[in-house]
Amino acid sequence: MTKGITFEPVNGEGLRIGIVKARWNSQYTDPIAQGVLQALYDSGVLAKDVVELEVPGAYEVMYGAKHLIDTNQVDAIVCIGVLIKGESLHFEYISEAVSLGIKDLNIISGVPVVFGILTCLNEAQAEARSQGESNHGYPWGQTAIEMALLCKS
Ligand code: DLZ
Repeated sequence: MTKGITFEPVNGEGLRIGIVKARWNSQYTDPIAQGVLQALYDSGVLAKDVVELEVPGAYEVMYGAKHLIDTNQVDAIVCIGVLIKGESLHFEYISEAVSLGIKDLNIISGVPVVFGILTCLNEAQAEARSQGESNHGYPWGQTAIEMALLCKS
């Protein structure tokens, strides 16, 4: 169950949804992607209308999303990545770049791009947000459908 937000039931049939997933920390990004898929299917999105793309790390999800937009393959996208803070400043640079990059895609492209990026201080935080009832993928999938419908309205 997601804290603080509810979603109205919607019909996602006919919507084309992209999932761009980073392979870094795949023990977390894989179940999150499953959560996104479950939400899409529960709302009627057809398997043939889901485009899944893998990229190496969170830094690359922006390029993957832009590719799907430029090739007109989707009506909305969920970018999935898990950044875990280490000892260097890498985490800060990548987190900020991905956050701003996804914001730019939303504003410039007109295609909704969901910020499915976990920025965690440790593995426990990533674990807690990617598994079972608290898997953030499900509400991110619902968000993509809602925004795709808004875009088409
Ligand atoms: C290099 C790097 C590091 C240190 N940590 C992560 C991480 O926690 N999560 C993630 O998705 N990617 C990480 N990366 C890889 C970068 O996202 C990117 O793939 C490389 O810097 C190459 O552009």
